[in-house]
Amino acid sequence: VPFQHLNMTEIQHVAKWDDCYLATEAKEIEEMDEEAKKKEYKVEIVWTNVAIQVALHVGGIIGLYQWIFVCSWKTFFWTLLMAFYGTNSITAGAHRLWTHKSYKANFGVRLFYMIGDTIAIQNDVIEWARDHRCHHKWSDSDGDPHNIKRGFFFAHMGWLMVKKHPKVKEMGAKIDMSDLEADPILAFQRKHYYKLIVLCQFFLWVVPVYFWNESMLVAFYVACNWRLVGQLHGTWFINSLAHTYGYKPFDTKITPVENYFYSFLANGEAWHNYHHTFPQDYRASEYMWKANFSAFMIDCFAYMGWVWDRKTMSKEAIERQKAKGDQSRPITTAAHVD
Ligand code: ST9
Ligand code: ZN
Ligand code: ZN
Repeated sequence: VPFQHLNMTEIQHVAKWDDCYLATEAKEIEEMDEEAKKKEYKVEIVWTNVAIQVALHVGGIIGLYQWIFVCSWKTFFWTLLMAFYGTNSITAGAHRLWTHKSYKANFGVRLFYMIGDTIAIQNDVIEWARDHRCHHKWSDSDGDPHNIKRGFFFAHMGWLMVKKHPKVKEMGAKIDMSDLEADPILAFQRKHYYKLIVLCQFFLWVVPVYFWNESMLVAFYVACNWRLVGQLHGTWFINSLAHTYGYKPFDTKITPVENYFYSFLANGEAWHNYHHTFPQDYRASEYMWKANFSAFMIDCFAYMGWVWDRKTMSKEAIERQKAKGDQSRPITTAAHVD
C-alpha cells in the first residue's frame, strides 16, 4: 500500500491544511486573547465530577496496591493488556484516525478501536474528536478545552471538573463533525454509550473472575478501577506534560513539546511539537516507529490491507519547518532524514 505523500509546498509557519479542519486559527486566537484580557471569567466547578474523580482515585489507589501486591499474575497482565488496548484505541483510533483523518480503516479495524475507546472511557469518540479538533484549531486560547495557559492542573484534569469556557462552545460550534457522525460505528457508540461502557467494564471484570478465579473485589479494583485511573493519567499527561517540558524542534511559538521518554509510554503521542505542527501525519512524528507503538500497529494493519491512505509529511517540508524550531534537531539534507 503506497504512502500518500501530500503536497506540502504551502506549509509555512501557520500551515494550511487540506481536508482536516485543523489549521491553527492564529487570528482568532489573537482576538480571544485580547478579549480575555478585558473580560474577567469566573470558573464554575461541577461538584458531581469532583466527587466522581475523588471516588475513582481512592479506588484507583486500592487497585494499584492490589495490582502490585495482591492479584494473580494473570490479572496483572490482563490489566496491562486491556490498558494497552484502550490507550492504543485512543491514540490510533480516536486521535489519529477519527480526529485527524490521517489514514483510512476498514469496518473491522474501526470496530476494534471503538470497543477499545469504550474501554478507555474518555467520552464517546465524536465528543472526544470535537474537543480535540478545538484543541488544535484554537490551541492555547480560551477556545481550547484544555488550554495550558490556564495551568498544568487545568490542562491535565481540571478541565473535566468545571464548566467549559463559553468560547469552547462558541468556537467549537463551527467545527464540522458530519464526517464522524456519518460513521455508523460512531453513531452507534454515541447512542448506546453508557450501556456499552457497562458492558465493556463487565467484560474486563468477569474474565479474571471466571477464568482464573480472581476475587471479585480484586478484579474490580485492579482491572476496572486502577486500569482506568492509570490510563486516564497517561492520556492527560499529553495535555499537561507534553505542553510544558521538552524540546520544540518545529515551532518555538507554540506550547507543545517533544519528549522521548514520555512518547515511549504514551504509544508515540509525545512527539507533540511535531504533531501540532503537522497534525495530519498518521505517525504523529517524523520518525517511523521510534517510541511509537501506534504507528507500528497502524503499519501492521496496513500490511494486512486493513488500513490505507496513510498521510505523511514530505521530508522537505519537515526539514524546512525546522528553521522555525529550537534547533534541538539539526537540519539535515532531506536524503539523510529517517
Ligand atoms: C477524558 C478525555 O479523559 C481526555 C482527552 C485527552 C485528549 C488528549 C489528546 C492527546 C492525544 C492523545 C494521546 C493519548 C495518549 C495515551 C497514553 C496512554 C499511556 N465544541 O460538555 P458539556 C457544547 S474524558 C462545540 O456538558 P459543560 C455542546 O452544545 C474522561 N460545542 O459542557 C454540548 O452539548 P452536546 C471521562 C461544545 O456543561 C454542550 O456544550 N469523562 C463543545 O460546560 C454541553 O457540553 C468525563 O469525565 C465543543 N468542544 O460541562 C466527562 N463542548 O454535547 C467530563 C461542549 O449535546 N465531562 N459543547 O452537543 C463533563 O462532565 C462536562 O463535559 C464538563 C463540562 C463538566 C467538563
Ligand atoms: Zn496538544
Ligand atoms: Zn491531535
